[in-house]
Amino acid sequence: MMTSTIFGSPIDTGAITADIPVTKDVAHFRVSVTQKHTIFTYPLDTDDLVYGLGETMGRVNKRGGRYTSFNTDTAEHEDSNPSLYASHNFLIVWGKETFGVFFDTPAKVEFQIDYQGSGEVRVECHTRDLRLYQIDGDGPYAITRTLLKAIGPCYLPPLWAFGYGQSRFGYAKDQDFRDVAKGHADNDLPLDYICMDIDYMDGFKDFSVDEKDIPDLKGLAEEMKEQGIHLVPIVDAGIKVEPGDPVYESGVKGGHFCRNVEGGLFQAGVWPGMTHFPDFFQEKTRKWFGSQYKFYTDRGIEGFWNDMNEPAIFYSEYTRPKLGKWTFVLDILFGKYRKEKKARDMIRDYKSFFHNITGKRVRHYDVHNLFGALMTRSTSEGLRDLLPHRYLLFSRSSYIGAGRYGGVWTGDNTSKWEHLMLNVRHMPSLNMCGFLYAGADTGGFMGDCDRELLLRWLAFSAFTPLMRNHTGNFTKNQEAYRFEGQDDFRSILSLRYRLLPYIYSEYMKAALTGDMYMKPLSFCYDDPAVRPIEDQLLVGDSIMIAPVVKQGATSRRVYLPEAMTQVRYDGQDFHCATVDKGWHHQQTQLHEVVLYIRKGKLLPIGKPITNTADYDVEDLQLLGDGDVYDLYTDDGLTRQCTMDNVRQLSR
Ligand code: MIG
Repeated sequence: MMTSTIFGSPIDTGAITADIPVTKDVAHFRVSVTQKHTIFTYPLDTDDLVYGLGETMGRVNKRGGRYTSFNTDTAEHEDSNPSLYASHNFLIVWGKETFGVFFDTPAKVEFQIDYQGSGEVRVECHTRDLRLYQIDGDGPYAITRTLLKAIGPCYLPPLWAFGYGQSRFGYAKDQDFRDVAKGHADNDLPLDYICMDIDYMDGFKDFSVDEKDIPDLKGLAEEMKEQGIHLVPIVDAGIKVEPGDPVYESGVKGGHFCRNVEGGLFQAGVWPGMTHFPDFFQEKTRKWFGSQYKFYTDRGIEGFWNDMNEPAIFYSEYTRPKLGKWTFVLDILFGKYRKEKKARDMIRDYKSFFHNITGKRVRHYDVHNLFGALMTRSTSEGLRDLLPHRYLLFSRSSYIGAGRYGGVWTGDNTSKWEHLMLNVRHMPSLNMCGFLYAGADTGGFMGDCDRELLLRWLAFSAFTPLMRNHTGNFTKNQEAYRFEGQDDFRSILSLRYRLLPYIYSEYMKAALTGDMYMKPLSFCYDDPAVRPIEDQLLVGDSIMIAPVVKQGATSRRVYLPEAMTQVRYDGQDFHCATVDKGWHHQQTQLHEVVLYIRKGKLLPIGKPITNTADYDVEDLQLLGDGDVYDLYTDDGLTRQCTMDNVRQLSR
């Protein structure tokens, strides 16, 4: 049961597409409305668990933390940092009373959840206009599924987007992409796509290519495709201010850019220098921006990542009127100075530009958290018109509902073990908020990744729908083929491709039926022992994983809520054994992956392939003690995706 209550006159965020009845009464919470804020409080019972909030720091159980929905470009993925790139204002309280609640507002929202032992959930919305959704249901899993149905059908990527991707901030020349493809091919390592970071652009301008470095993008895309590899360029939110440039000119002419306090066009310094931000709140602008992707689709490109769409601002005409571009350099040199000043500048900048929302002038600050989601929508709808089939799209910033249009990656993490664990925690939380196609920068973005961390991270990413190795521009080489002992990398990467029939099927079924792809154990097992467990996950309907997330460990403790079939993959074979309910020691060498098949379930295994072009669902091996498995079969590209595409396999 889902109901809603309307406070003030909120804008339609587009998060929920279902028709949800409106009532005057708010259950569970005490509500107080101040001059500018709406505050909700709920007293927690000592044993209540609190889930949700998607891409935030902290644990899967959000108790004890403080989190702020205010989309921020930040590389500090530390528990002390209340805001990352996204706003997913959905919570589930599970205990004495059990319910879900979604605070639907694009304004800033602060959550304190038994913070410093307060014993209550306190949610402060920095607005008097919002729509509150409340969900009752039989436990957190049922509640989540009600939310996912109300959001609407999840984004469907093409099959190749489930392959392995390689990325790096710094690839610039056409030869760089050829080298990456060759590095994988020469070492027999699988690969399906290579991301192009901002250096492919001409002066960091969207919808352009640096013809000095990449004289023939179309030819390069074709050449790559012959090897089964898709090029996936990055697109940033801002359009460079450059009179004479056709994208800039058509944006100005069409009235597509956000305005400043004086009514002129707002300027913000980002990678290209001064840029204008498209006003994604205008339908005509979403159409205009989305149609610009024709630049790429004309060149045979079918996958994209949208970046800097919080939106990130380095400096602006208000905060750095005189120094301009140089302040950015100074900021980097004097990092400390930057931090506090930057936070203040950021707020000031967000308060100094405006959107046109159905004829009303609205301050960006008040609708900030929706900007990235609307960029994703714009891109997705544009690509829908430009391409006859499915496309890859993932974004850095998001809001609930954007999961209908594309996936997300979790931004600038660091090559450290804590961030592998953060990746494990983010996945179920993101799934609860409707983001099924998700993943982190495998190996880590900031800092240098060593061989052990990369192998363990790959062994976890092998289960996340988005599996992309990405790193920053001044870090050590992080491509799998750069490391010693290629056998181990081949072993882990080959597992991903042998699991593709399962990963693809489970993703498609979950996306089409409003289900989750990755779940906490507590969502499916009514066993108090699983409630605190956050380093084991259910992946799809058949399996449980227990990734190794500690440096130097070759074993870990694992809890089985029921007897399961343990499967050990060593790069060649799948070794099965039955393991009883309870705690066990799981040995896992660096080249191995261990997973568990649930009672009465089956796991289909494909042949070892190195590219999704060779994907084949004939003669699948079936592991586990179940009777039937529902395999999702289509061509991996069609938009005609229904549950009719399910084929039953039986032993
Ligand atoms: O200011 O495009 O999160 O993945 O490599 C940094 C360069 C801009 C941030 C993204 C990262 C990307 C980088 N971008």
